[in-house]
Formats: sequence, C-alpha cells, structure tokens
Amino acid sequence: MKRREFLFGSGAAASVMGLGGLSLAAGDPAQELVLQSASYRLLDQLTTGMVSLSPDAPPPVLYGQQGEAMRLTVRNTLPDYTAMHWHGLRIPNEMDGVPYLTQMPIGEDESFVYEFTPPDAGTYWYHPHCMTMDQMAHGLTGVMVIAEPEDSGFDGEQVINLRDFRLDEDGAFLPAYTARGAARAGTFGNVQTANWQSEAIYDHAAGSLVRLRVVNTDTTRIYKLHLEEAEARIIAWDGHPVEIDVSMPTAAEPLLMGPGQRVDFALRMPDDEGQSAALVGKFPGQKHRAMAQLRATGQSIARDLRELRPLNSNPAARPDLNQAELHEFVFGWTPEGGAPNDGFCGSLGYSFWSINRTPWPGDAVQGTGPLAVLERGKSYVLRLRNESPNLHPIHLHGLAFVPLKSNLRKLPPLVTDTVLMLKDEIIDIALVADNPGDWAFHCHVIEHQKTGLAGFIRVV
Ligand SMILES: [Cu+2]
Repeated sequence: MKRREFLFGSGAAASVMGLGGLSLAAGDPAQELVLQSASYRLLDQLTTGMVSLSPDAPPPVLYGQQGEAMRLTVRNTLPDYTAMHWHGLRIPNEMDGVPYLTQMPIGEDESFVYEFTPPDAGTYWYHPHCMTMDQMAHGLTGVMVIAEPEDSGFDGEQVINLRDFRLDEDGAFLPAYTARGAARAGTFGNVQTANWQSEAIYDHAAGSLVRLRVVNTDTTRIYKLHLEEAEARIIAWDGHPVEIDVSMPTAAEPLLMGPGQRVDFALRMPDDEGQSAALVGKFPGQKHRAMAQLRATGQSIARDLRELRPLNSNPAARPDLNQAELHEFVFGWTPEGGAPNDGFCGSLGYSFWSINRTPWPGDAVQGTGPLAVLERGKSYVLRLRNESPNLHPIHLHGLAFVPLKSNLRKLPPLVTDTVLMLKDEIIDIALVADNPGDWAFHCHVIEHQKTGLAGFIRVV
C-alpha cells in the first residue's frame, strides 16, 4: 500500500481535513496540534528553527482524563514527514504513532487523527517517531498529563519538562549528533533547561501540597536529580503510582532518570514566603545546579503530606510468574556495518547498535520480523542483557511491565514502560501481553535507536 492510499483510505483521517483550528485549552479532549517551526529565547538570543506545536512556545502540556476519549489531530505544516507517539499510554496499536509499523508517515499539509481512551492516569509525554532525531532535538517533546477521576488532594501542580539543547554561542542549533557520540553514550546538549528555561522559577502557596511531575524528554541525557529545601516523597514512577516507599534521592545518591522516564513527587512547599524548594541536577564537570525552583508565596496554608491519600493503582494486569515464558534480548554492538535506510523518517547514516545481534535496518522496512511473538493474555518474562558499557533506557510501547530483578542492584517493584539499564546489567522484566499489535521496543537514547538499537514485539 502506498503511503497516501494508507492515509486517505481511512475515513477518519480524511474527514478531519479542513476542521480548522481547535483551541489548545487544557482539558479539551479534541485538539488540533499543528506541527510547525518556532522561535524561542532559550539563551539571550532568539533560537530559530525549533519544531513545536505553537509558533513561539514550547510544546503544550496536553491534558486528558483517565477513561475518557481523546481526539488529537496532528497537522503537519513542515516539509519533513512526522508521526506522533504517546509515550507510556496503553492504547490501540494503530494510534501508537510508529511509522510503517502502525501508520504511514504524515506528510506536509496532511493530518492524522489520533483517537484513544487512556486507561491509566499519570504523567506521560509525546514526541515524533519519524524524523525523531531531528524534530526532538529541535524541541518537539511535550508532556501529557492524564488526570485521575477523583481529586487527589493537591493544592497545586507543577510540570517540569527537562531538556538539553545543543546550541552555539549565538543560540543557533549545533548538529544534533556526532558519529562518535552515537557509537558511545550519545551526544549531549550544552544548554540545560526546565520547560525551555535555564532558570525556571514557579510560585506556589507557602505550606501547600504540590504535585511535581518531572519528565525527562531529552534525546540523550540521564539526569541525576534530587530535591532541596522540600519535604517530599515519590508517589508515581513512569506514570504508575508506587505501592511501596521509594527512598528519596539525595545529593550523594541522586535519582537516575533516563530519557523517557517520569517521576511524580508529592511536595510540601516551604512555610516562609520567598523561600524556595529546588529540583537540583548534577552535571559532569559542574557543581549541582537548580534546574527549577518552587517559590513560596503568601502566608503558609500549613498543609501536611500525611493528608494525602495514596493514588489508586492503574488497571494494568499483573503477570503470573508461575506461568510466564522466558524470552531473551541482548543489547549491544552491531556485528555489521552499513547504514539504515532513510525512508521518509530520517537516518543518521550508521549502524552501531543491535538487539539480538541484528541492527534495526531503518524505519521504512518491509519484511523485518518481530523480535518475539507473544500470545495475547499470557504472561512473559523478558530477560534484558546490556552487553555494552553504555547506559540504555529501554522502552516498550503499548504494554506495562514490572522489573523483577537485576544482577547489579535491588529493583523496587514498579509498574513502568521504560527501564534504565546500567553497564553490563541484566534485568528481568515481566508483563502480560494484553494489548495486540506490533509494539516498538527500543533504546530511548535517540542516537542508539536510530543507529540500530530498535525492533518490535508482536502480540497476537
Ligand atoms: Cu541506548
């Protein structure tokens, strides 16, 4: 099937053309998201050539409600192709936004309608899965908040979208990657931002309870984070409520957050007006620095973290380990050279990485089989082995999984979609294959993904 036939053969896609601009209001379940170029003051000078859904701002936070239908129309006004992925949402495969695997790329002046009902509440995010390196590096990474139906008892909420940008002194983009970086830990940005700001400060009522949603949407960086001057605890991890006490990170033992990961904190604001709680990052060769500050305003409203009830669990099925079949995956170098195909979705021009010794041959492939075929409704253990010295945040689309054990450390029992693998680490994860389709399975260091560390798992 040709790309255009695929797109316009679908009544849903065709009918939305000419719908016009719907508002981007928070909570609006039907929105048109217009992919466009943008300019923004990341440093003192205006940075042009950014990619956003708004001409002069970071991509908006998209809000939805657990169990309520959303309809997001992505309209592409750029000459490059695109496709939008909703990271962490367990939705139907054809809405997952992976080019060629679940839909054809969206061309210039074309739209695609994403319709789904998020089954889980929590903190999620969105980014393109076609021209991934280019569009993400230029800023197209946004946060998605799926609210619980019940009031979770907070006075306020703060979303922090962590991103580095690679800029020269004049604020112009440097190349998004280097071959050297792609073959190792990735190519790091040099301008660290929270919500596209170098020194983000947000006001919240003194003594109030704030839900702090921290999202790593970077293409490369594994952030090392902790909170200062704040009484806080971790209440959710990668969208899903934690059911145990997770120890709070400290300056000495910071939280390691790989690209794609999210952590929700319940945070109590300081009592004194003007005092700030800070989300602090540690960067190589630098002292700790505040990524974002939450500044107390007014008289303390004297809330107490113990007033918060635990969040309700999401309805993700728990695997039956007694019945689970084992599949093994090895993440490492590729034995072959060569370059992945370009298709319409961009290639970095190298194959450095592989899963089970096979590098992903590029997005526009035909006849590439799945890494594993899982039977719908059955439980599985996936043994993930990192045989490289580099860290890899491994992401599985469409399914939630539970990390079981590691050869290097104790893993808390979380429900997640992305697991950060350390050097030479072997991690067993378990899942129920309860969502049919072809689900992308890849490293979220985009340079690794685009140079081979990608594949897919089929649920039939
Ligand atoms: Cu990787």
